[in-house]
Amino acid sequence: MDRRTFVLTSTAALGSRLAPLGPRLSALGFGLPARPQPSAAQLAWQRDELAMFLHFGVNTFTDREWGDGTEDPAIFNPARLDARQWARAARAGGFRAMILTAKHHDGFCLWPSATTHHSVAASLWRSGSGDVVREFVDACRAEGLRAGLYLSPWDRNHPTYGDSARYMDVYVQQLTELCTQYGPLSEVWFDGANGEGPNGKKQVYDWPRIWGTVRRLQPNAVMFSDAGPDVRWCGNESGSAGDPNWSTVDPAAVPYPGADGPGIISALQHGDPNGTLWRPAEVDVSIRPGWFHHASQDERVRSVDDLVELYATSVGRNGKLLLNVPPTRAGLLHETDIARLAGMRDRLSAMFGNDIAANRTREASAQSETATIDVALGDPTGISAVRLGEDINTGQVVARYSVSGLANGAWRPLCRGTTIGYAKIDRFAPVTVTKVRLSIERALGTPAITTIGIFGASH
Ligand code: FUL
Repeated sequence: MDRRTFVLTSTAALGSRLAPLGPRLSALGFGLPARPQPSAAQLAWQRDELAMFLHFGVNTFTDREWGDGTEDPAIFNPARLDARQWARAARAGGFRAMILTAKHHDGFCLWPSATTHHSVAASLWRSGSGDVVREFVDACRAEGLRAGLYLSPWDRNHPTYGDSARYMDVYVQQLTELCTQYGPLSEVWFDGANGEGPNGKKQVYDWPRIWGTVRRLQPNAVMFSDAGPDVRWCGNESGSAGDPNWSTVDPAAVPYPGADGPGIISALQHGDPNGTLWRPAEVDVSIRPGWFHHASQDERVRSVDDLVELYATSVGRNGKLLLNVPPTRAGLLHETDIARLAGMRDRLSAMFGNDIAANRTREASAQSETATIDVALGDPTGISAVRLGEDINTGQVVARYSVSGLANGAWRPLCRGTTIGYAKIDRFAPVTVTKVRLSIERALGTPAITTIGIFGASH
């Protein structure tokens, strides 16, 4: 294959779309089989980058992480609940979506569901006439955030739980209420927990029916679970996507949510380069030790440094960060959490707000599955991070790359990695260079690099 060289000028701002290299190469005749590609909903989900998770319910009032379903609904009384405060904090932190636990394992519904008396309707809050889900979606819309809901399949309160067919009817009715009464949802979140019912009966979930209900009623929402179908759990709750991290999967590797066994965690962490489906990884992690708010953990909120690290190991590894920030008993986010979110946003802006590669000339040469892209910086410039991105519209292909810098006339290695996908962030010791070279050393198709962000040494 002939080696071709051409020059393109980049206007690379953080996350901006450059003219992708791939289509140009395709036009030159490099044809490789199509790779799995994201749907419009999966693309929108990925571009959000940051979503806020809110665990809220009777556990907030009992100081527990898992309720057992015997809680008195009257205890739910968040006297100063203000969902706009949650949404403002999320927006100020750079989050583009929020996901609320409409029902956790204890079965208490944050909306007045017709399926149960175990809900806000039986609480003291707003004399039983309130609806947290309604206030949540209204606040999301008012602040320009996309709204998602978590509905735990495991229900430790509902009397039908464990009587599989009957409980499935209840659960699908709950989903139907949520999917039809609250406007467009961007994500529906299914955890895989599945305990025995009070009667000792094991509940069998009808996942095709559950997923089919959401797909029919909210066709633009993505569904999350260990087994997707649209986005997958990353395999841990510590904030770390896999490396490598492919957005493609073999659906047989994790056949249903909560599946256990050898190879499952690895499949969730890494995806599969030869996978036949697009199912990218979501990284769910809490800003505190617990998912629910506990006053005893008010001094244990993650630091700004720690949050920036989470960003690098999630968004910066081709994942999406779903950061849990739990409301207090008052119904408000805690001031420490809000300050940390703002601190994270400030730090990320300082680190990645000024792309040195913007408006610099890029010189690219490529063969079908390897490529080299040089970015000339002009004057010697101190740098300490790069952000790379593939044009995932056409799939994910890069399997190995390296980045080097031209310092005093010699190329020196700066960093190397495996997958890139939507975003890959690498930080390295500050170095002064005049050029940066990205070498795609191995790819499963024609590489289409849309983002080469280069960031300075002073922050
Ligand atoms: C898990 C649950 O058991 C935890 O309580 C929490 O909701 C976490 C996000 O998902 O499956």
